[in-house]
Amino acid sequence: MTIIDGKKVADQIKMEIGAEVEKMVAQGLKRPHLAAILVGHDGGSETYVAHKVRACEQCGFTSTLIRFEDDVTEKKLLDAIKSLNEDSDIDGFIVQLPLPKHIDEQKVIEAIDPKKDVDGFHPINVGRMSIGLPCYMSATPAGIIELLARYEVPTKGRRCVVLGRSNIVGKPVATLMMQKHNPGDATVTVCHSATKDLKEICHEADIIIAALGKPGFVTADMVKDGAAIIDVGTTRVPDSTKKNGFRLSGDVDFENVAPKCSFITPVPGGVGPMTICSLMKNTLLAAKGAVYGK
Ligand code: L34
Repeated sequence: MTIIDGKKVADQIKMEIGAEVEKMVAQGLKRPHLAAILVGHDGGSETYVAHKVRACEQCGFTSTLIRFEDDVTEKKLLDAIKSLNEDSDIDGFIVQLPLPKHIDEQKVIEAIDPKKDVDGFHPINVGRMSIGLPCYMSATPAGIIELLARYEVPTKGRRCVVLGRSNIVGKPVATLMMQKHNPGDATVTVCHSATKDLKEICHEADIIIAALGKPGFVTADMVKDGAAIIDVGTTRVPDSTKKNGFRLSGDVDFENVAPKCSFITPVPGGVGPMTICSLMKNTLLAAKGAVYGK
């Protein structure tokens, strides 16, 4: 059994990006510039955005963090997006999700210029990705594919079960896993809250990608011997023994599932760091005009 070290891979890739940025700067080009909009004070979002700012430093990027309180109006947020769309110094930007309920998330996503949508959430990027055109790939699915590639997890002709059908993970990762590409070329089944016989379906899988946000959902009896398991869940579970009062829990019962697997990603230290690393990759592509031109 191999534990996939997402943190190590992410650190390696950030070093590679950093070296490329220093070359760009030596040639007189400007540093890539990523902006992030953070609304409110959700604990998870605060942590993830802080990690993104830190990753920018590691990659030699300039970063700008724009904060709004929970009660910001949709109009004000859309105005900020418009300014970033028009600001020629900004190569790419993200609006950290989730947003407060009074704001229409889809409207916000569609207000972002697809050329600066380094999250890859705009329908233009999602559509281009789904038919294999150059685009910004959404960060978590791209990070998962990178891990499968670096660890040479066999995917061609294999059965892959994706648990969850969200727009930011389940749907795009299912799309990538079925593409005629390596990693990919898998036979993909997507399971969700209305799926019948979910345990039996999982038991057939050579690869399980769990992205439903239910701690410990994937148990050992659902996993075939030798399967590869990718755990996307990062739920904060109250834990009084921890200094900060919680621990991070994946969607997989790691302790009991790991001994049966060929490969497994841990939480933390698996997919999470790769999500951030993919965002850095997209920002570098944006700065180079590699997807949509300058
Ligand atoms: N706009 N919203 C936008 N873009 C994104 O790409 C995200 N996502 C998801 C939530 N909302 C978003 C993230 O950034 C999830 N996500 C994310 C990013 C990083 C990590 C987890 C989720 C991460 O770094 N996880 C660490 C542990 C972090 C901790 O200590 O809490 C890990 O090792 O898994």
